[in-house]
This record gives sequence, C-alpha cells and structure tokens, in this order.
Amino acid sequence: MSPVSSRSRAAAGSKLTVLLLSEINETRQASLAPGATAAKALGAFCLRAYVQAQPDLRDRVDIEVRSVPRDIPMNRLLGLVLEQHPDVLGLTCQVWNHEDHARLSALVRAALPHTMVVHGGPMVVRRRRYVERLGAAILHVAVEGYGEETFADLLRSRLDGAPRHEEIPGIAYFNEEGEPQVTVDRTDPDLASMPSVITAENLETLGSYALYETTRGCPYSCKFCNWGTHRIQYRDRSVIERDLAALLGHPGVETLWIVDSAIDIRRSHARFLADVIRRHRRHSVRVVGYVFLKARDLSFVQDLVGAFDTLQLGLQTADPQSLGDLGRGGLQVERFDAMFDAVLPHFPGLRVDLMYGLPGLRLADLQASVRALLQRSIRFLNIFRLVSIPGTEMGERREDYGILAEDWAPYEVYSAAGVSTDEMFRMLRFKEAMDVLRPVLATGCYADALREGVDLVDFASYLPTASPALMEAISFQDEHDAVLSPSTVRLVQEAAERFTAGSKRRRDLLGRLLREGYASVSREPDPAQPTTHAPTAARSPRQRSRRAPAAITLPLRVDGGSWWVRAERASRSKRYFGVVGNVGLYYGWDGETRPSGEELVQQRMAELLARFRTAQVSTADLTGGSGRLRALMQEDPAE
Ligand code: B12
Ligand SMILES: C[S@@+](CC[C@H](N)C(=O)[O-])C[C@H]1O[C@@H](n2cnc3c(N)ncnc32)[C@H](O)[C@@H]1O
Ligand code: SF4
Repeated sequence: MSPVSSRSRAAAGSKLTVLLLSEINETRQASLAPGATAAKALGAFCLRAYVQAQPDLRDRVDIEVRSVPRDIPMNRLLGLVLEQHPDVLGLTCQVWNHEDHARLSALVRAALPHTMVVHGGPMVVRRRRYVERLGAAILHVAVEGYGEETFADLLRSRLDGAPRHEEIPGIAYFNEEGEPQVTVDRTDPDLASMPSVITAENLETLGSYALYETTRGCPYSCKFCNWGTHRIQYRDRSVIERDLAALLGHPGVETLWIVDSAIDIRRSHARFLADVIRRHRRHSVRVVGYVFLKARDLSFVQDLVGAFDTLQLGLQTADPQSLGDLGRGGLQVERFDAMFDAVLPHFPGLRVDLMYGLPGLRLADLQASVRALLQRSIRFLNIFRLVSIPGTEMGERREDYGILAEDWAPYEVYSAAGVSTDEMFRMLRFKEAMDVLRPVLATGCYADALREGVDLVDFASYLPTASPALMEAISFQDEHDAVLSPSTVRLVQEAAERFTAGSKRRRDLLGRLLREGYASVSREPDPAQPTTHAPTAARSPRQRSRRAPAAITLPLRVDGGSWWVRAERASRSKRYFGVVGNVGLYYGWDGETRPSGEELVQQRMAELLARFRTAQVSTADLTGGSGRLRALMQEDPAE
C-alpha cells in the first residue's frame, strides 16, 4: 500500500524525479574537524550512487542532490522544492537541521500533495517514536539506518507499486488511514558490495570539503555515542581506491575527511589508506581522520606521514574511572604517554577531543584533563558539551545518569549526576575561554609558560566569557581562521592585566604569548582607531532597519511573578546569547521568515524554563552560586 497517490510523472512516461535535500551545518565553532562545517551531506551522495547502480532504476529515476546552508530562509528552501516539484523529497535529518526539515516537510506536504516526503539520516532512531512524534502532516516515510537499499525499494514502490511499504524492512510510514506502521528491522546493507560513491555526477556537486567513508561501525560502545552500528564493515578496496583517486585528483577538493569511527580499526587498513592517498594525491588536499591508537605496537603511525595531514583522537576525559564507566575500558590513562610518544613526533598537530557534562566529572576534573594533555604537548583540543542523543545509552536512560537535557535537538545536557547546572555553566565558560585561547595554545607554549609561572588554564578563568564580544572570538573554524574583534582583543588584554597584577615578569611573558598567539589571526579594524581601510558605504535606511538590535530584554512570567531576561547580540552576527538558569543559549534567527529575534529568544527561554520546572528544579536552584539569572531577571528594562 502506498501512502501517496501512485499517479506520477513516471507513470506518464517521464522519469521519477527525486530531490535529496539537506541543510548543512554552518556553525563556525571549531568542531570535529577543522572547517568540516562546510561539508555536504555524504549520505545523500551514497543514496544517489547506489540507486544509479541499480539496473532496474538507473534509467527511470533522476536524482538531484542539494545541500544548502542552515541559515537559508524558509521561503527560499521551500522555493527550491516548489521549483522542482519532485515526485520524492528525501531529507537528511541531522541534529542541526531537524526543526527546519520538519517545518519544510509540513509546507511541502500541504503545497505538493503528490510529493512523497521521506526522512532519513542520523536523527531517525526508534522510527516508530519518530513518526508518531512528527505525524502524518509532516512526512510519509521515515527510513532508519543505512538507507541505500531501503531508499531504492521505496523508489521501486513508487514506480511500480512493488514492493509495498509493508514489505520494505527498516521503515515507518503512515497508511491511507493516517496510522503509523512500522516494518521489520533491516540488516545493514553489505558495505563490501556497495558501488563507488564518487561518481562523476557526485564529484561535481561535492564542493571543496569532501567526506568519505571507508568503513562503517565501531569496536567500542561508548554510552554517549551512536556513531555507527557495532558490526564493523569494510568497503571493497578497489572501490575505495577508485573513489579516493577521484577525490584526490579533483582540483575542486581541498580537504578530505575520512569519517570512519577511526582509520586504524585495523592497522593494515590505515596503511592501505595511506598508501592509496600517497599514490593518488595530485595536488594539495588536506586529509583528516580519527585514530584509536589502541594497538600495542603503534609504529604504523609513521607510515601515515605524507598521507594524512591531521589525526584526531577521541579521548573524552583523562579520568581513568570515567573512561571505564563510559564504555571505553580499552583506553587506559597509562597508555597516554606511549600513545603520544608514538604520534607526536610524526603528527605534532594531533587534535584531541574532550567532553564535559559527563556524569561525575566536574570543572576541576575537566581542567585536570586539559592540563594533562597540554603538559604532554597537545596543542589542539576540542571540548564538547555532552549531547544526550536519542538511541544512545545516555540518551535513552537519562534518569540512570541523572541527566537533565532538552527533549528536542540539539539535546544539550544541562546537568548530570554529580554535575549541577551551576557546575555545567562553569564548565561551559571554561570551554569558551579555552576556545578563545586556541590560537595561543596552538603555538605550543603551554608547558614552557607553566615552568615560568604562567598557567594558561588558570588564566582562562579570568576571561569574562559570558560577554558577547568574547563569544564572537570563539566562532572560528580553526585556530588559523579566527577573526578577532577589537573589543575581544581589549577584553583579553584587560584579563591579562588582572591575572598578572603585581608581577612585571609574568605580565611581560603573558603579553608576549598573547601577541605571538594572535599574530596570525585576522583582526577587524578598530572603529576607535584611525584606519587605513576605505570607509564602508553608509547603510541605507532599509539595511539599518533590518539590523538586529544589540540587546533584547524580554518579559517572562515565571513562578507566578513577572521577570525580565536579557539576551545580547554577539557582534557581527545575528546570534543572541542569553542566560537562563546559568545555562548559556545561542539562538540564530533571520529576520525574513523566522519569528523575530525577540520572539524566538523569548519563546526558547520560556520553553527551557518550563522544562526545568517540570523537572522540579526551581528557579532559585538555577540561580545558585552566581546569582546571574536572578540579577538578569530582576533588571528593569525601563531603567
Ligand atoms: C561529518 C559529521 C559531522 C559534520 C557535518 C558535516 C556534514 N555536512 O555532514 C560536523 C562536524 C559539522 C558534525 C557536527 C556534529 N555532529 Co556529526 N557527524 C558527522 C559524521 C562523522 C559523518 C556523517 C557521515 O557522512 N556519515 C556517513 C554517511 C554515509 O552516513 P549518514 O549520513 O548517516 O547517511 C546514511 C543514513 O543516515 C541514510 N540517510 C542519510 N540521509 C538520508 C536521506 C534519506 C531520504 C534516506 C532515505 C536515508 C538517508 O542513508 C545514508 C547511507 O547509508 C557522523 C558519524 C557517522 N559516521 O555517521 C557524525 C554524527 C552524524 N554527528 C553527530 C553529532 C551528535 C554531531 C554534533 C552534535 C556533535 C557535538 N557534540 O557537537 C555536531 C553538531 C553541532 C551542531 N549543533 O550543529 C551524531 C548524530 C547523532 C544523531 N543520532 O543525531 C553522529 C551520528 C556521530 C555521533 N554519534 O557523534 N558532524
Ligand atoms: C563520535 S566521536 C568519533 C571519534 C572516535 N571514534 C573516538 O571517539 O575515538 C567524535 C567526537 O564527538 C564527541 N562526541 C561524541 N558523542 C558525543 C555526545 N553525545 N555529546 C557530545 N560530544 C560527543 C566526542 O568528543 C568524540 O570524540
Ligand atoms: S565515541 Fe568513538 S569510540 Fe566511542 S562509540 Fe563513538 S565512534 Fe566509537
């Protein structure tokens, strides 16, 4: 039974038209891989390549893949779909685009009754719950897991009426009565028999930051992660070689991230990849990948030199007890020295991930992990806040971990067992301060400075990071792509004065570290200083009127009283930073189609407060030590 009328253009003789669409993440915050935010969704390319390799489908289906920036106005997004009027609209649903994709789907369902709306991607976990939550007014079908075979079956179903939806494993759909139906699970498709992904057509649309997958699955089962299924699968070597040759030989590709859980699930695989990369790289393409470094003998790392440019390591914490609790028992703290000794001589720019918000780990523990790594000459750290992802142990069994988190994307965790909301806020501020110091730490100065009495981890707590000017400083993709505003530079300098008060020697040292660290970083011209730049053209009244206000003060009704919350705009962006209950929140908006900035911030803060109250946390608890919320809430906007 088909949820959508089978009358299609295909039936009328033309091809079935499919639009695979995805809003990509434009968050510029230094993230999993430097610059990765510009990457297009690989999943859609996999689907297209697979469908085009099916003899019964290739000549009957036209698939267009579009990735658009996340801040695209909804009317333009809808315009893209209306322009094409596709028979099938497939959306890759990710943490960051899910709300927009749901809104778009509802509009498409209303405007184009003939279009079948299919959701896939990492947000589709527990597909019954997924479709029940979104409802029939939003989508027809949700595809869970690796989607190549399922999507091909859906297209067959749309073209020929067979297989029927109830016969397609791995989906949830609405029947003609609008009731949700769930089919049996699908076993993961066999990666080894998948065709090439990097077809000529895909290569043309990939852009300069390419993602590629050589394996699926992961040997660990960290309780916060659902990176892949745990059945490890390898792509066929000849397909990998063909795909990598195409990517590395294409002049448009500048960066290639191998998105495997790690490239060294087997050392022989890492060596194979390195060999292929070396043989096929025709111009400078930066190649990035995660490593586990779990083998006793790590001599293979030197064989990766000249192939991989950046290696990343997911450590999460240097606390041995927690590593075990998280399901990462295989990774022992005692191994750190051996790991870094084996890697750093060859890859001094190793990037290491830490997380905060994990149960039982407080600010002091996070700082201890950071110090331990910096002292071991690690210069690049990513610090992520725990996200309680549906489908993971920590997403599904929140009570067991004392986790308080939002029920909607991005599922950020606000407190966990042993970690109060105040503590989370302190860790958030510390993370932000460390991000501001990224370019400084990247010079590798930490250990020497420490020996001379300047601990940059201590200095971090002097930076007033809740300030929008500093928030702006951390919105860069990597250490060399920062743009510092003059006010940020001033704030860092003022903090340095306070931190080194009374010691000229320490002041000079810190001054030098900051100068050297930020030397390669571009600066915005300081309006307070004379500038050699040509003056920017005066804004038209229309441009002026659309400028976001610098701060918004919002009335809120909480606990039976009237309160006010203030959100400040980060300079140069349309993002607001507000503080509710010691929890910093950012919201982006665009004046054209979304609710106005005020409405959006107000709505989200009110929702968040309501959630805290449902969780029986009072606003008094939330204001806790810093009292910042109380101060903000009591501020009278009339003054
Ligand atoms: C690349 C990547 C990123 C890039 C995104 C770049 C981009 N434009 O895609 C960046 C660095 C931006 C990123 C950021 C984050 N990411 Co990320 N990321 C990945 C990663 C490593 C690879 C994605 C990929 O290409 N996979 C390979 C392709 C082939 O798989 P796929 O996309 O899942 O597609 C398959 C199916 O999903 C399905 N499918 C996909 N689309 C469609 C569409 C249709 C119509 C159908 C039918 C099927 C279908 O079929 C495809 C082929 O089998 C995955 C891990 C992984 N290996 O999947 C995590 C992953 C997607 N990220 C994840 C998370 C949590 C994040 C962060 C929130 C992490 C953090 N703590 O900050 C941030 C987001 C921050 C924010 N708030 O915006 C989670 C998502 C969990 C979830 N269930 O939603 C994942 C699964 C990893 C993890 N557990 O941490 N990420
Ligand atoms: C999914 S991992 C893959 C890295 C590699 N496989 C490893 O862990 O060894 C990428 C990084 O994302 C972060 N991450 C994973 N799951 C997360 C979650 N639920 N919340 C916040 N960050 C997360 C971790 O810091 C992790 O190192
Ligand atoms: S965090 Fe890394 S090691 Fe842990 S399950 Fe996810 S991919 Fe595997």
